[in-house]
Amino acid sequence: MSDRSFVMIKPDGVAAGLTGEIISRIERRGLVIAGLKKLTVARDAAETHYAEHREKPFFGELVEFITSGPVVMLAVDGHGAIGALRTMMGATNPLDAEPGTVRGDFALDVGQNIIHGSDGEESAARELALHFPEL
Ligand code: D4T
Repeated sequence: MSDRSFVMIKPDGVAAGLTGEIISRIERRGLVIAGLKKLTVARDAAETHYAEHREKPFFGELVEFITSGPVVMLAVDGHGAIGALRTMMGATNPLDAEPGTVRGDFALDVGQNIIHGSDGEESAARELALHFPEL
């Protein structure tokens, strides 16, 4: 199975200078960068991206955080890309993430967990249409 996922290096990951490290891990795994851009996410796009969390108590902070500085967005292709990337990212709460994963190596706080990756085919399609309509 070959598929495409959406990955976002969040403002904390970009600010920490982890862009190259993360892209390098993705490429060394054998996945292919099909799209790449650096931008500050607009509030509208952030709210649409996190629409499933609209009713959660952390929604406001989540949108504030994700719009707080530049992010790097990637479209990533490869065999089983969606699942492979989720495994490489580690658990959502970095305290539960295994060493060797991005969150397990570089994060401590669930509110600032360095990276986002689509969690399934449906979210990948939705997120790619939202952030990479040109692809
Ligand atoms: P994202 O979407 O950022 O890749 O994270 P996950 O897919 O791993 O996790 P998620 O959708 O459950 O959470 C989205 C986002 O919200 C932040 N968050 C989450 C938070 O600030 N407090 C919380 O209690 C939870 C559960 C972290 C990721």
